[in-house]
Amino acid sequence: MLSRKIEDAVNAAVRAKTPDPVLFISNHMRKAVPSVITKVKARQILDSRGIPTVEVDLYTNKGMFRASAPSGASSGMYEALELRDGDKGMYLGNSVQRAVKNVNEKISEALIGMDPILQSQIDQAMIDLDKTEKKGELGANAILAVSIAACKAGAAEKEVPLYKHIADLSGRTSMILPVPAFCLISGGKHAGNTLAIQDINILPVGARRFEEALQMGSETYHHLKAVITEKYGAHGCNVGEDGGFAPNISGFREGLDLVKEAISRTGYSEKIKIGIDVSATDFCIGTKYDLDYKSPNKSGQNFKSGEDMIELYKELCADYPVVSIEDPFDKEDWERVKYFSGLGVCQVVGDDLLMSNPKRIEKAIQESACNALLLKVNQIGTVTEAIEVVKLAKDGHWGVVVSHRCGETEDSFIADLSVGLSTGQIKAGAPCRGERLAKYNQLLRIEEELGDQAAYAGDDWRMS
Ligand code: 2PG
Ligand code: MG
Repeated sequence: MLSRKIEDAVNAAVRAKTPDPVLFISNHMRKAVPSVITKVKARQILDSRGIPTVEVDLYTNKGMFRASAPSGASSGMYEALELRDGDKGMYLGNSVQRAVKNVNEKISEALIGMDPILQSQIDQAMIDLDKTEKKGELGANAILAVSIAACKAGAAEKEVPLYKHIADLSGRTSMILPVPAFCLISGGKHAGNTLAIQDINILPVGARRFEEALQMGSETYHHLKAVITEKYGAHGCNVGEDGGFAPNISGFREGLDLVKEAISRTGYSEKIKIGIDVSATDFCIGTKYDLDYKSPNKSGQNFKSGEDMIELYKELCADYPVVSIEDPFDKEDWERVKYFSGLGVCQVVGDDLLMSNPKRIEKAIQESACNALLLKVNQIGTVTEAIEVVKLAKDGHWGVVVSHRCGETEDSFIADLSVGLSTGQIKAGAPCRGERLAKYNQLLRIEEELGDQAAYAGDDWRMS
């Protein structure tokens, strides 16, 4: 068998009249021999907040494939567990050396020899090895980084782009460029201003291509910088963790007015819609909401009830081009979110409500609690399970937003994931800062590569 392959390679080299037959034969042989995972090596790196995370280099006969795990501010009891060392003397307890060790020893030993194309078997091997429900033994940060690296290796083995491999894994043939939700204003836990809500995003649904959407996002961002400077001075342009501006405002309307003004200065008015991530769990006290929770002098004095919040959202959707609201209520306030979704005034996205957890998603679909999934891959922990929850959401006729975390890395995997799964929406932060642009710039490359085949979700951003 091997001698036959060598003979084929030599014959091919002769036919090609190559000036470097040795290199030609070695490349030919590398392609002819099916790859297996030969080595998995992890290290500790820092994410965009300067907090440790796991990076993995996974080797096959085709080369080395690198991936890393993101990390966020919100974490809950239903999501996969990030393994951190907890030694206060090391990165204030945040180092991930145990997760790194788990990759270098246990995971590496289990995966060496496996075919990188077989994503679900690779992911299952890690799940079996971990044995806990939340991946707390090996660490979801360890498992996810390996899972993504294996996915990249699988694409290389098939000699197809990553998004195409992901589409194959999910049984899809269509590949759609998503509408980006660019973070323009940051608040909540992501910024030091007094704004309670976490971010105000813009969605260029009226663009014809992703490239045009990125241009619209960037131009609006820079107009907003001018609008904020005029009103609050240059210090109002400091940015939050996702790259959105963080002027010292406290009201929904103040932020929305700034964004509306910036959009009108671009001239794209009808083409750009607005999304809000309220992240209401962060300022829910009992059953009431404290929109002033970040203002020491006002906090605790003016609570809003769930009903007040519903009224507020209805008004905002009427007064501004708001088309999507994420986590409008506390993550356990199923009744209110269900009632609000039923009004049909906008897309209602479940982030903290669902935590990308299949059981929570199933429950939310059955109860029509919301109508879109925010998918954070590190909350679920493997590529295979991410594909499964997207299928679940789509079968339930929901929208799907592939999402970054506030702690990001240069890894652009979620860009390919959003195209491969045709989610229609991606939220990857401001059109600024390297770790955010890694995703948007990758979408530019994918659009270029798809050429005539490239389709931008545009008005079909909800895709269901
Ligand atoms: C969110 C994300 C991204 P975090 O709430 O949608 O903005 O935040 O990564 O802090 O959970
Ligand atoms: Mg959120």
